[in-house]
Amino acid sequence: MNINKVVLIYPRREGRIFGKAPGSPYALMRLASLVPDEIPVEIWDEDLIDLPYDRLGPNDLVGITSKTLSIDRARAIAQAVRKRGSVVAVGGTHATLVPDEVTHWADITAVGEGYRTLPQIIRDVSNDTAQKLYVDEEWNSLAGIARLTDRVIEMAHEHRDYWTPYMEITRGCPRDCTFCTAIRVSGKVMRHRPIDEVVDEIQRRRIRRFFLTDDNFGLNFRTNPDYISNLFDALAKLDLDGWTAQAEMMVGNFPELLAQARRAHLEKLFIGFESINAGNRRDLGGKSKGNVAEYQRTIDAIHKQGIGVVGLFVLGLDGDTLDVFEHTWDFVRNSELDSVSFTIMTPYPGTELRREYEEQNRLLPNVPWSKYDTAHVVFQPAHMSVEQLRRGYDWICHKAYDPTAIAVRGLRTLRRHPIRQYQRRAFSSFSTDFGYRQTVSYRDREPDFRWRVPSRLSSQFSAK
Ligand code: B12
Ligand code: SF4
Repeated sequence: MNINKVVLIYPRREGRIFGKAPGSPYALMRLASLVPDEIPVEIWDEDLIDLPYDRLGPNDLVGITSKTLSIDRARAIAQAVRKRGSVVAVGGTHATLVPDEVTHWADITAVGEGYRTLPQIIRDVSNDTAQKLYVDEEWNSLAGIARLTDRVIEMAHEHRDYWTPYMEITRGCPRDCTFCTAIRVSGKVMRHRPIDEVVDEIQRRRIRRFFLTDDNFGLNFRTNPDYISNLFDALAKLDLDGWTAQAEMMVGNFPELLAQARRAHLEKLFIGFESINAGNRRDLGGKSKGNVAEYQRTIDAIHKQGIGVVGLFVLGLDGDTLDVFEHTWDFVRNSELDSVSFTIMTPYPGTELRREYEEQNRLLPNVPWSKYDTAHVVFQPAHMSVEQLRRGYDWICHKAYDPTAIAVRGLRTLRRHPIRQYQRRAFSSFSTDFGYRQTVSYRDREPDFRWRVPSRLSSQFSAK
């Protein structure tokens, strides 16, 4: 068939917050840039609009991106799209993790990266030779791949419609944490985009701040210091307000690169401390050991270079007992972290962790994929009940995301900057915690969720 247009859809989750969607549909922007110029392309972000299905017809190709928690919504969208006669292709995390599930209801399922499969899908649909399944797990070089086109940059309206622009500089992670789904999509080979392409993209998008989608950007401090150093030199020359990246603790051992990163406008590092409990060492792939003195040294080393630290913690690991909530909170309170995120351990499909839980018969029955949002308990914890893990998580989130707690951390962060920068830094000093508060507050819609957990409940989680 002659493709009339390609439409790429991001299924709804957050909606608008103060008029804008939280983050730009970056994966779809990169994919849209692969559509040949002669075929019109559109991005429909359901966080911004009600999907205009009546604009679809039999000659349209519709691509939907999927995470596990949004797969049911993706399926509903696919059904509505197919009623209009359009061809539906589904890719992204969930399609990669459980393709067999998706092939039942999508015309085309794309596993792994879409950088090479989407152009192939477009060619095959045009020639009426489309396959049911496309796989790209070769983890090819990122050089010259899916450079954002000007038509996509104009169409996305990032400045008008989104709070946070996203950006990819590296992709993949050689570690193999048993719970990680990211490496199934991005691969275990660390790959780097050419620095001139990164700079060109930032300039053409006219973005002054961005959040790196890279899963373990910090690992490059040890494995690819020359690339990182050259990247920082290039970014230092740009007029940026600030950017953020994910890293593991060992970045604290590289003060010179951190200082260079600060000059390159790096504002915050999201560090996966994961657990304050040394008993969880096995589950954490060797990158975190529950050694809180080392955590504190890392935070201090990063702060010393003027960079903020967002601490990421997972609750409900097999070594966790009831005192983990209070111990974690004690650490967070005293640590001078700038922001903090707590997630409940979630056995995503396709992971080693899920296979273990399945073997041990610990997955809770009949839990819909929409609850796989890291704020729900979907398995039987080893040393506490499901209810205790749920309440412990609510308790610590209540403590951490109470407006006063957010204000204390935000003001502390702000004070790390010179007074003349306060206005510029005000948004980013508070926004991360507010974002996490928002994530937890989805639970608010559920009848059994109490955001304001009575403080006397805290005794249940006390170590004393
Ligand atoms: C950036 C990011 C976010 C951003 C999303 C911003 C946005 N608007 O897109 C924010 C911070 C909002 C976010 C939130 C959440 N996220 Co998130 N996020 C990521 C992250 C770090 C990068 C994704 C990304 O943009 N990569 C860059 C783009 C270019 O690559 P890509 O997305 O992999 O897409 C490629 C392929 O998948 C494929 N592809 C994708 N879609 C399609 C569609 C078609 C048709 C085709 C052919 C191909 C294709 O082609 C692309 C190019 O190769 C990933 C980790 C990871 N590496 O995947 C986690 C990840 C996707 N997130 C995850 C989770 C759990 C969440 C949250 C639930 C966390 C939370 N507790 O709130 C929420 C859910 C929000 C939601 N709306 O669904 C999990 C998903 C697990 C799962 N099984 O679904 C991941 C994998 C991280 C992890 N913990 O393992 N996230
Ligand atoms: S370090 Fe992070 S990205 Fe790498 S395998 Fe572990 S969880 Fe996944």
